[in-house]
Amino acid sequence: AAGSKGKALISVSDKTNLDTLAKGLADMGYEIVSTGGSATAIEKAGVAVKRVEELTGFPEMLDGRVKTLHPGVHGGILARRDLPEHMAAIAEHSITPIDIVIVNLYPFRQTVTAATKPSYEVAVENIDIGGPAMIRAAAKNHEHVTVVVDPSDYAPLLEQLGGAAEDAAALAFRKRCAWKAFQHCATYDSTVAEWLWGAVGEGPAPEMSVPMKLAQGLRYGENPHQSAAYYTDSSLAEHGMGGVGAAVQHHGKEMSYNNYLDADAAYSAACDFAEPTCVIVKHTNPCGVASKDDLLEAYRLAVRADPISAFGGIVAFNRPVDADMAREIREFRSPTDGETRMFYEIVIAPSYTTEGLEVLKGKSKMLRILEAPPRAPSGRSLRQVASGWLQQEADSLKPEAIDFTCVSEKQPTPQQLEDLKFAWLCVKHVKSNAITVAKDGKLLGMGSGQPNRVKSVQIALEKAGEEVKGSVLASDAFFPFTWNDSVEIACKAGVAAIVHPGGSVRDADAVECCNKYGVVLLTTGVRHFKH
Ligand code: 93A
Repeated sequence: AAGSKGKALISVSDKTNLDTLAKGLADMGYEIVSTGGSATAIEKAGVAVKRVEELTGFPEMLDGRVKTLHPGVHGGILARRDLPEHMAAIAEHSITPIDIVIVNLYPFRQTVTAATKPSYEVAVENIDIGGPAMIRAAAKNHEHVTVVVDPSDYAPLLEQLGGAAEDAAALAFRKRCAWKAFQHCATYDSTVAEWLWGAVGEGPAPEMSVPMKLAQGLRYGENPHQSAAYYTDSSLAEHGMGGVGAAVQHHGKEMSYNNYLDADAAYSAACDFAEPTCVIVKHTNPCGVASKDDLLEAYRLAVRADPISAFGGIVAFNRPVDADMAREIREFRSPTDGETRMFYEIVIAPSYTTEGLEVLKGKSKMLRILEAPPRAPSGRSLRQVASGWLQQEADSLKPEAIDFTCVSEKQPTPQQLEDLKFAWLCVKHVKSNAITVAKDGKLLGMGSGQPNRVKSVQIALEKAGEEVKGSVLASDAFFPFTWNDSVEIACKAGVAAIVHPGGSVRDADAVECCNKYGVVLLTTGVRHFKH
């Protein structure tokens, strides 16, 4: 019968799944009490509901600023059921206990980040006061009260209430809900504080809120002895970051910690290119990159660039994957022995044709197939340093915005200029010291992460092998030395054109050397460190 189980208070801005929730609670025998808009929606769903005014004996006032801020509500939530004095005190004032509190707050973040910027007054009115008060009260009294702040928890709630769970399991559930509730309020208040700072303060906000949400517990971190988890950050999603964080996994084993890192590196690189492009990544570094008019051709070139490294790598595309491509990925045999089928950890692309997806699923049960909105390098990036965080704007420089200036006597051919820009875009995604060697829209070799730039040059040239003749080379930062060093070594090896940021005190040496060997030299004035 109605109310036989107790009382549930519902006050929600986000009305998602409200009808199912209200029906579920009413069917179980809970009496439902609710605020204005929520009560109307529940009535519409055909479920009996009491208005909160009946509990408080007070009408909503001050344009809704005071709706639930009343002992009739808070006494009912906060009373300790195990203390007879508490129960007597509320009874004396005809207050009845509230057992379940379902609240989600005025959508403050959505309001202040909306495309049509709200007025200051509208933003202020969207600061929820009564909601957090109820959430915090219920979370504090989790020993007796269940609090839910997220519509995705309605189903688990109904399941929990409906099941014959042991007391210990029920208490554990309420504790978890309480933890989530306080986290929700903390994030909410940080958002308000950050917005207010933006309106009154100068410079960056002293406190930064990261609205993180646990998305997935991971089996382990970089190594099996490290526990790990994946969190999503709604503020990044609002920046349209897309990418792995917003991906749908169609197939394959669960994503691991390293998978997230590598897939993000691969997809960020692929999405940076305008032409149809395939990027193959190993340990966050691209080992195969090719841009061609035809994506299939790009894939073939990217794998052949370094099949040994590509084995077990992550393959990213910036165009849809169709059945022909999927077959190529499925059947491709390692050019090293012509036998072994290539094994990949992940394929990631903006979309798949229906047939393409089916074919790819047939490659292996393990292959993770991800479909992700394009990854835009925007917003901020965070990295942990001991007990603090480093924050920076993402490196979103595109070649279109860069001034490639020729500083050598020899001028680049149109093809060389294109290759230099391609090599430059590749070098942006390689760990410093980064060197890339490329030709005809294909990465031939790269040197990454060496503390000595000459070593990176040597590794990249060695990787390019015979193909180095007539190729181009890019360096993520300027060459500190030239003679018997990076520049001369590249010139002697047969590189036809070089691009670097410039800005070294020995820049003139690099120009002189390139002129001596008849090599083209370009400067960009910007660098692409990636540490
Ligand atoms: O303006 S408030 O801060 N004052 C209150 O007393 C109050 N009580 C609930 N906002 C208040 N709420 C919020 O109203 C809830 O957090 C919820 O977001 C919203 C639900 O209103 P309605 O049921 O009228 O749609």
